[in-house]
Amino acid sequence: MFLLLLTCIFFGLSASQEFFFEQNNNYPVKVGVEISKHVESLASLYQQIDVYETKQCGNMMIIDGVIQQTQWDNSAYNEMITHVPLMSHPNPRTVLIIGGGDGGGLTEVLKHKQISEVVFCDIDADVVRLSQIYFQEFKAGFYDPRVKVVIGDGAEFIKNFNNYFDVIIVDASDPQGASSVLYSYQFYQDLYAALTDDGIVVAQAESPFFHTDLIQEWHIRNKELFTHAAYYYALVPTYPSGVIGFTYCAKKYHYLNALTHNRAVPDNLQYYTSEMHAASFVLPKFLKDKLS
Ligand code: SPD
Repeated sequence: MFLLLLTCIFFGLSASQEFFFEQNNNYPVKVGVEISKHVESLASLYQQIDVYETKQCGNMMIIDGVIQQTQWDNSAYNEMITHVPLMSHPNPRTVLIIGGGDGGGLTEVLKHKQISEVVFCDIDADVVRLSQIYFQEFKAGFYDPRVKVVIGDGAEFIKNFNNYFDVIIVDASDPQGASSVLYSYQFYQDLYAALTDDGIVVAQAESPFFHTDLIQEWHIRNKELFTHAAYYYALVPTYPSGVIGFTYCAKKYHYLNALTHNRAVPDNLQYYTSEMHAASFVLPKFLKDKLS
């Protein structure tokens, strides 16, 4: 009788558990996030957008089957894609964010009080709209007087600027579909032109474990175009392999510049510290060899 009861409890619990796994990839290991409710499913003009309530990670946004962020662990990504370039620059005033329609990166950028203008350009109005419902902690950023919101194609929009932005953040989804142009050589030439003479651009650059060849390709391109080109990473448990990287490209300032000036790190951060800034560029041997 006791055994029967245990079996019923075990199968009852198993049957009620449902996990989300990213689709359409060949990763040798997959991360499952336990979900409780599918709250949005929408085919926008550009991509399939889904939002889930999860059991332990808060709300989670999915684009074309790929996890974009959860409320639980987004701080690592959003802080590292923004504070690393912003702290490496001695006096950033003008910032452009391409992608990042959820507003997480935007919220972090606005923590730097000396920034006077943030232009935010995402192609998909539905991502921006749904994020303001399901990630309300990032909503205020869209209404900050320093922010100009543009719904449009970042690869076209960037062509309007020359020698203008101190920092550009490319918070793109993975290099398929709507985002693939944001990884092209032409786009990087346009980014270079849009930056000031001492500008810095940082971009989402995939998993060191699963995308080593791509990262090498991007690194070769970046070294050709910029004075400083490097790769760094952050730990994000819900992303494939639990880690995601970023490319750092700068016309003038090495990333360790962040440690030599006296600007204060913004308050209330969860992940970024000066120590983490420096440590995040220390690469595992297999990647260091690949990029050297
Ligand atoms: N493979 C995951 C790529 C996620 C890129 N964008 C995340 C947006 C968080 N602000």
